[in-house]
Amino acid sequence: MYAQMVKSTGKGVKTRDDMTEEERHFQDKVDADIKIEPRDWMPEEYRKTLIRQIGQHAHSEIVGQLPEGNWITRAPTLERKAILLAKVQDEAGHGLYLYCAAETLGISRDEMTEMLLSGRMKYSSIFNYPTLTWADIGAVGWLVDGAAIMNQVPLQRTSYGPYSRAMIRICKEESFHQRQGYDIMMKMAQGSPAQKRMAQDALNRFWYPSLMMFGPSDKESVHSAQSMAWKIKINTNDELRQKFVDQTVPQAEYLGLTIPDDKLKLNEETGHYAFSEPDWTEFFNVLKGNGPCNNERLEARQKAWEDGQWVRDGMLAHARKKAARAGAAQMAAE
Ligand code: BYC
Repeated sequence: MYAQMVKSTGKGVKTRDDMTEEERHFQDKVDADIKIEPRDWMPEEYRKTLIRQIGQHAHSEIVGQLPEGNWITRAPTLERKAILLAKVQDEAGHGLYLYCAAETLGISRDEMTEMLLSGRMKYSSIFNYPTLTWADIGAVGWLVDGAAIMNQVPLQRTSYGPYSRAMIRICKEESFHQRQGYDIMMKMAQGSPAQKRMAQDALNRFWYPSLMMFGPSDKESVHSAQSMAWKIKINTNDELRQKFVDQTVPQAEYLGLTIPDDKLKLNEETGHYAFSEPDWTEFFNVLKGNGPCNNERLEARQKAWEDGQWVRDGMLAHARKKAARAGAAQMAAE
């Protein structure tokens, strides 16, 4: 199993001989598909990796509301408005399930938010791209939620219990999101020539950023080997990217739209498409904070955090008062 992982990701993981007794016992549980629960012993690196990945995932759900929320008041019909509103609310819910899952690892939501705002935690690169037209909302649902599902379905089997259970709920909602996006694309692609051009333009702009969502190529991936040995990740980044391309190309053909890639070609023998890699320089630049919307997204999160300060203060004051009253009542009773 380890040899296979080293081969597929190009990076090694601790061998059994290098493990402590506790680590071996932990690895045996993971290999036997026994879920790890919050009170179970776990290697410190496993805990940290989960906090990084679940926290990043939670932040992505919350930041991901911004490009779509931007279109709620401009959705073309009342029905589209109601659907988009429900979808954006779902994303808030996903963020909350995921923050709760991360909190079981001993970090608070406040700490994770502060880490995001100070640049010590990330969110998905995709949300640093703008949604310029209504067709972009279709493309986000179809491609971005489509890529998210491809990544998240295997995560339902991830080794950490609370994360795996959160993913089961999230995946149910994501497939509705993807369909609503595809439905928007279908209407646009079958609409007037101008609407079809808009749909094609949205596909052109969102195609490569969607491929980037799966993370760097397996050769560049820092965490894959260890995360797969611990079954935090079930597939490599490139495996999921390939599955996404294979699934999405026929969907684009059905819409009568063209994937912006001259090298796209079906290999009849393997059933897989050959495709062009995204521009990885652009990807790493976006990660460094230099994407088109990085500043705008973080400013929006910063403002929301500051605007919510009075609520957090009020809740804390109430909790303290309640605790003081309970303490006084107990002393009086003694
Ligand atoms: N964006 O070693 P690697 C949604 C970072 S929300 C930013 O392969 P890993 C939705 C990575 O963190 C969907 N950073 O990492 C919401 C690492 O840097 P650090 C969000 C990325 O973790 C609203 C470095 O690159 N989904 O669907 O093994 C509306 C090396 O990468 C990205 C999740 O978060 C990226 N795309 O694999 C609509 C899924 N990719 O941390 C939709 C859960 C890589 O060492 N996460 N990096 O500084 C995962 O499955 C994994 O974390 C990833 C990356 C596959 C993303």
